[in-house]
Amino acid sequence: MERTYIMLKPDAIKRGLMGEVISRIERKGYRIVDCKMMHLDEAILREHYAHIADKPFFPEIVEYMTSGPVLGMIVEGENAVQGMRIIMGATKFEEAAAGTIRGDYAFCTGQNIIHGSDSIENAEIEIKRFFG
Ligand code: IDP
Ligand code: MG
Repeated sequence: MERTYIMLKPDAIKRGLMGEVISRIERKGYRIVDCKMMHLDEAILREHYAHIADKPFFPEIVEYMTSGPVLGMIVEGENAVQGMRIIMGATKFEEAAAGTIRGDYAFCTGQNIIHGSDSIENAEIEIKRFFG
Protein backbone atom coordinates (compact mmCIF):
# COMPACT_ATOMS: atom_id res chain seq x y z
CA MET A 1 0.00 0.00 0.00
CA GLU A 2 1.29 3.42 -0.96
CA ARG A 3 0.93 6.56 1.13
CA THR A 4 0.78 10.17 0.00
CA TYR A 5 0.59 13.51 1.75
CA ILE A 6 -2.55 15.49 0.91
CA MET A 7 -3.30 18.94 2.21
CA LEU A 8 -6.53 20.87 1.82
CA LYS A 9 -5.50 24.50 1.40
CA PRO A 10 -7.16 27.44 3.22
CA ASP A 11 -9.67 28.15 0.40
CA ALA A 12 -11.03 24.59 0.62
CA ILE A 13 -11.79 25.16 4.28
CA LYS A 14 -13.10 28.74 3.92
CA ARG A 15 -15.40 27.69 1.08
CA GLY A 16 -16.78 24.67 2.95
CA LEU A 17 -15.34 22.16 0.48
CA MET A 18 -13.63 19.83 2.95
CA GLY A 19 -16.43 17.27 2.95
CA GLU A 20 -16.73 17.32 -0.83
CA VAL A 21 -13.02 16.75 -1.38
CA ILE A 22 -12.76 14.08 1.33
CA SER A 23 -15.77 12.29 -0.24
CA ARG A 24 -14.02 12.18 -3.59
CA ILE A 25 -10.89 10.71 -1.99
CA GLU A 26 -12.94 8.07 -0.16
CA ARG A 27 -15.13 7.26 -3.17
CA LYS A 28 -11.99 6.63 -5.20
CA GLY A 29 -11.20 3.89 -2.69
CA TYR A 30 -8.41 5.53 -0.73
CA ARG A 31 -8.26 5.52 3.03
CA ILE A 32 -7.48 8.54 5.20
CA VAL A 33 -5.21 7.05 7.83
CA ASP A 34 -4.47 10.28 9.73
CA CYS A 35 -5.47 13.92 9.49
CA LYS A 36 -5.06 17.17 11.40
CA MET A 37 -5.84 20.84 11.05
CA MET A 38 -2.79 23.07 11.27
CA HIS A 39 -1.77 26.70 10.98
CA LEU A 40 1.38 26.83 8.87
CA ASP A 41 4.13 29.40 9.25
CA GLU A 42 6.57 30.83 6.72
CA ALA A 43 9.43 28.58 7.85
CA ILE A 44 7.62 25.31 7.10
CA LEU A 45 6.28 26.74 3.81
CA ARG A 46 9.83 27.67 2.71
CA GLU A 47 10.75 24.04 3.32
CA HIS A 48 7.63 22.50 1.77
CA TYR A 49 7.66 24.85 -1.22
CA ALA A 50 11.48 25.09 -1.61
CA HIS A 51 11.09 24.39 -5.35
CA ILE A 52 9.01 27.56 -5.87
CA ALA A 53 10.62 29.77 -3.18
CA ASP A 54 12.43 31.89 -5.77
CA LYS A 55 9.34 32.51 -7.93
CA PRO A 56 7.81 35.99 -8.01
CA PHE A 57 4.46 34.61 -6.80
CA PHE A 58 5.95 32.94 -3.72
CA PRO A 59 5.17 35.80 -1.25
CA GLU A 60 1.50 35.54 -2.29
CA ILE A 61 1.58 31.78 -1.68
CA VAL A 62 2.95 32.36 1.82
CA GLU A 63 0.33 35.03 2.55
CA TYR A 64 -2.42 32.73 1.33
CA MET A 65 -1.21 29.53 2.98
CA THR A 66 -0.92 31.32 6.34
CA SER A 67 -4.32 33.02 5.97
CA GLY A 68 -6.21 30.20 7.68
CA PRO A 69 -5.99 26.58 8.73
CA VAL A 70 -5.10 23.73 6.38
CA LEU A 71 -6.11 20.09 6.72
CA GLY A 72 -3.13 17.74 6.39
CA MET A 73 -3.90 14.09 5.62
CA ILE A 74 -2.09 10.84 5.06
CA VAL A 75 -3.93 9.05 2.26
CA GLU A 76 -3.30 5.39 1.60
CA GLY A 77 -4.15 3.10 -1.28
CA GLU A 78 -2.82 1.35 -4.31
CA ASN A 79 -0.83 3.78 -6.44
CA ALA A 80 -2.03 6.58 -4.13
CA VAL A 81 0.64 9.15 -5.11
CA GLN A 82 -0.10 9.14 -8.83
CA GLY A 83 -3.79 8.39 -8.33
CA MET A 84 -4.31 11.42 -6.12
CA ARG A 85 -2.48 13.64 -8.63
CA ILE A 86 -4.98 12.43 -11.26
CA ILE A 87 -8.09 13.17 -9.20
CA MET A 88 -6.58 16.54 -8.10
CA GLY A 89 -6.07 17.77 -11.66
CA ALA A 90 -3.45 20.06 -13.17
CA THR A 91 -1.67 22.75 -11.13
CA LYS A 92 -2.93 25.61 -13.32
CA PHE A 93 -6.64 25.97 -12.73
CA GLU A 94 -7.38 26.74 -16.39
CA GLU A 95 -5.67 23.50 -17.44
CA ALA A 96 -7.35 21.29 -14.83
CA ALA A 97 -9.88 18.99 -16.50
CA ALA A 98 -13.55 19.01 -15.52
CA GLY A 99 -14.22 16.17 -13.12
CA THR A 100 -10.99 16.75 -11.21
CA ILE A 101 -10.97 18.56 -7.86
CA ARG A 102 -9.10 21.58 -9.23
CA GLY A 103 -11.00 21.48 -12.51
CA ASP A 104 -14.32 21.63 -10.69
CA TYR A 105 -13.49 24.04 -7.85
CA ALA A 106 -10.36 26.14 -8.49
CA PHE A 107 -10.56 29.55 -10.16
CA CYS A 108 -7.05 30.72 -9.29
CA THR A 109 -3.75 28.81 -9.57
CA GLY A 110 -2.36 30.22 -6.34
CA GLN A 111 -5.46 29.08 -4.46
CA ASN A 112 -6.03 25.70 -6.00
CA ILE A 113 -7.77 23.82 -3.18
CA ILE A 114 -5.42 20.91 -2.64
CA HIS A 115 -1.83 19.78 -2.38
CA GLY A 116 -0.67 16.24 -3.17
CA SER A 117 2.84 14.80 -3.14
CA ASP A 118 4.36 14.49 -6.62
CA SER A 119 6.46 11.34 -6.03
CA ILE A 120 6.75 8.42 -3.60
CA GLU A 121 10.02 9.89 -2.31
CA ASN A 122 8.47 13.31 -1.66
CA ALA A 123 5.41 11.68 -0.07
CA GLU A 124 7.66 10.12 2.57
CA ILE A 125 9.45 13.42 3.18
CA GLU A 126 6.17 15.37 3.42
CA ILE A 127 4.49 12.85 5.74
CA LYS A 128 7.52 13.11 8.02
CA ARG A 129 7.48 16.91 7.76
CA PHE A 130 3.85 17.30 8.82
CA PHE A 131 3.16 14.21 10.92
CA GLY A 132 6.63 13.56 12.41
P1 IDP B 1 1.40 21.26 -7.51
O1 IDP B 1 0.68 21.83 -6.31
O2 IDP B 1 0.45 20.90 -8.61
O3 IDP B 1 2.35 20.14 -7.15
P2 IDP B 1 3.77 22.98 -7.76
O4 IDP B 1 4.49 23.24 -9.03
O5 IDP B 1 4.41 22.09 -6.76
O6 IDP B 1 2.30 22.45 -8.13
O7 IDP B 1 3.49 24.41 -7.12
C1 IDP B 1 3.05 24.52 -5.78
C2 IDP B 1 1.89 25.51 -5.72
O8 IDP B 1 2.36 26.80 -6.09
C3 IDP B 1 0.74 25.21 -6.68
O9 IDP B 1 -0.17 24.28 -6.18
C4 IDP B 1 0.14 26.58 -6.85
O10 IDP B 1 -0.75 26.89 -5.78
C5 IDP B 1 1.34 27.50 -6.77
N1 IDP B 1 1.79 27.85 -8.13
C6 IDP B 1 2.52 27.08 -8.97
N2 IDP B 1 2.72 27.71 -10.15
C7 IDP B 1 2.09 28.91 -10.03
C8 IDP B 1 1.92 30.05 -10.93
O11 IDP B 1 2.41 30.07 -12.07
N3 IDP B 1 1.20 31.10 -10.45
C9 IDP B 1 0.66 31.12 -9.19
N4 IDP B 1 0.79 30.09 -8.33
C10 IDP B 1 1.49 29.01 -8.75
MG1 MG C 1 4.03 20.19 -5.99
